[in-house]
Amino acid sequence: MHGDINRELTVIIPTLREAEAIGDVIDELHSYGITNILVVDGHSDDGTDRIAREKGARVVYQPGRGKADAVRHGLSLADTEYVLVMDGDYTYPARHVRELYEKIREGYDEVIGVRVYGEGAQPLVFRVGNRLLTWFFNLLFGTSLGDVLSGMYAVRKSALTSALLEMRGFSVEAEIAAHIASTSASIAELPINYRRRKGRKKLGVLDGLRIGLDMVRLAWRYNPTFVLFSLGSLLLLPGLAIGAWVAYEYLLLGVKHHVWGIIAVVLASTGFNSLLLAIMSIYLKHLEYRMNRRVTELVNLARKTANTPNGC
Ligand SMILES: Nc1nc2c(ncn2[C@@H]2O[C@H](COP(=O)(O)OP(=O)(O)OP(=O)(O)O)[C@@H](O)[C@H]2O)c(=O)[nH]1
Ligand SMILES: [Mg+2]
Repeated sequence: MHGDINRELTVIIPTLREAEAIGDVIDELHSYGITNILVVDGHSDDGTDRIAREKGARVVYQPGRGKADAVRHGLSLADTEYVLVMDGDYTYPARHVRELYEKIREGYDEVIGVRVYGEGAQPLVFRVGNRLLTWFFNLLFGTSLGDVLSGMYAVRKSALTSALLEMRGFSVEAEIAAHIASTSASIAELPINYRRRKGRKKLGVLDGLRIGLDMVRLAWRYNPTFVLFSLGSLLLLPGLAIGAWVAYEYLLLGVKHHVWGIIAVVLASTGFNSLLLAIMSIYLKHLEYRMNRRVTELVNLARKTANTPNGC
């Protein structure tokens, strides 16, 4: 069964100085019959807003700064059941919009487009950075996602009602995925092609570090035991170092350091216990994610069966 994509889905495009690309992005969307387009502009000074308006998109201006602020503003204005966020730089082919829409209508809360890079589409350092950050996210949230920072994803709006959405800059994707991974775990992925951007890049290497730090902050919100015990496990290092020194002094020089010996044992055993608990909390997160995901799949299956005539 096909729904009316323009009645059910708003395409949100955050833009900052994308005059070279935004016209082509909107034209391409139109060529696939997608017309419910909301451009959230960051007060670009290169005519991005004018071009988008001339091409027939609805254009609004973000109240604050940064991509996250623009996405949040777009989410607050969209009055459809689903939204799809994509960059305004021509990197994401419009043909994937409908694929993501069809997938999310199967009952998921989020569908992420996993980037398959075209030749020269993304410098190696950014590809490696993306990989590392996705790996870090998976570790913190017990997920096994392929591309958590993809700029093209569809979301069921109601899945975000209890989300805080307070991240800045380029961390909004991680925040949305963190919220859904920790609540319903109803995330699906689809491979999408990624092209070389038109116009200039906004994201720098420093932003990668910022996203990493923001992930730790998100983990503190959604998986605090892991962060706490990971910090605790750092005590293991000074504990082992002092212990080695005490042992060296005693065994080779015959000098006894009783107080330092006790300090070493306390630090090392506290650190070791924290490390075990940190590993345990990751394992529990994995379990929680897998169970939530399985439950969602079963609920969707039950819904589908109920909607099928004769129940089969
Ligand atoms: N409204 C708004 N949009 C922004 C801001 N910063 C970036 N964007 C838009 O967010 C999208 C993602 O930014 P990009 O520079 O493409 O970052 P990226 O996708 O990680 O990097 P590329 O691989 O070069 O495309 C683009 O459409 C930008 O125009 C901002 O401060 N405000
Ligand atoms: Mg981009």
